[in-house]
Amino acid sequence: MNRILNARLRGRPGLFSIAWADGRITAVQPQADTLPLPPGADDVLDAGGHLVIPPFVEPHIHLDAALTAGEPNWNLSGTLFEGIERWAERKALVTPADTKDRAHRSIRMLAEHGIQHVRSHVDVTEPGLGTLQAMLEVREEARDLVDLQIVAFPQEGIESFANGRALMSEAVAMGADVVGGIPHFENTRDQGVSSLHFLMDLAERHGRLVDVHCDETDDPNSRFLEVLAEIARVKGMGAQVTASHTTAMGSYDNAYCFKLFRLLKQAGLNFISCPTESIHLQGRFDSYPKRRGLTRVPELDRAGLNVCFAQDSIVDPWYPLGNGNILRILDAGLHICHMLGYDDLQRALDFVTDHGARALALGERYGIEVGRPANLLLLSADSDYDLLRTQGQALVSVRHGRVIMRRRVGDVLWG
Ligand code: 17E
Ligand code: FE2
Repeated sequence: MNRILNARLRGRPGLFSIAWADGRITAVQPQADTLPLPPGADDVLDAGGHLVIPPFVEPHIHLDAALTAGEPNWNLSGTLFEGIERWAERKALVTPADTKDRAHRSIRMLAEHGIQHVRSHVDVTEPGLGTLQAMLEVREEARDLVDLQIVAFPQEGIESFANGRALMSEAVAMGADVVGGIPHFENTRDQGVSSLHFLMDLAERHGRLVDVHCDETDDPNSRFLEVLAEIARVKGMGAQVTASHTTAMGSYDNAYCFKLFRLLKQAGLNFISCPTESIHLQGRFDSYPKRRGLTRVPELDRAGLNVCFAQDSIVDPWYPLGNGNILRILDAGLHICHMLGYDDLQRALDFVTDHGARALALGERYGIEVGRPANLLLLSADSDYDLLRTQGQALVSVRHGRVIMRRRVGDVLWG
């Protein structure tokens, strides 16, 4: 295939034809009318007036832990902390072959739903870093399906885990794309702060992106986001830095948030919310009223900050469900965040496409424009609103100019 006719593009009126050659887009042309499919042309796809968009982005997932729920024990309390304990038990049994098998199966689930750009955290609180090595190999082996960014993620802490700093430095030397952190899990507040200085210096020295699990708790006193934002502001690194989760912001009072948002805007960092994961893991120490345990997604968005949605887990010690479909996360996120207003519905796909691409700093590797990679999706609806309303899907996924996935949607048979 080398051309799509009768495509609708987001934010642009009318119909378009899109052509590509050698894996790159060569033309995006407006059509005056609907065009007929040339007879016998099996290299042309008729979009039928449906949306054609760049691929979905999964900006935050843990592929190294995917498909391990219940092995050996289930997380019965549903808390983040029991998840970390259960994962430590499974981690003791992990082998590189087991990691690669589960990661590849999970990547297929993502690709099946039109995702072609993925950022995966990989636990580096593991002497020997065998899992990281396995995931760096997966990054190359999975290139036909996805672009994969690997985060050096210190699940059990940088300062509170033996040799935590050395493991982080080694992970970057081995080729991790992104430097991670978990300041709210360090033993003390001081350790949380020093871990942020350490990881931001490490990223700056090696020219890496940053993505910190930050304040993933309902504790309103967990205030590491202000520290991360201030370091990013001073270093001028905001565009390269992402704060994931920041669920404590759902528990901060408005007076503190008013002051905090001024800094966040100056720093210009990115935010990732994992709404299904957070509604499941947070609120666990409440009775009623029970907090939703999410960051302030609409407020961050209205303040001009870049926010996107992510899955976080597929069947792991933190979350027992998930099938790779990011549209399920978008649907849940819009509900939980009170974002079903008309204006939000018109542009809902921003949160799983362009915003994710910006957090991953994809730049000119992303988007339907001449000269960019021929990576695109045909969707089953003609607008964001209709895709959500109909629980639509990606029907065709084109990567580097090649069809990698086609979905046949079943017919309804009445009576
Ligand atoms: N690890 C963590 O600290 N938080 C999470 N939500 C997951 C892993 C999935
Ligand atoms: Fe996470």
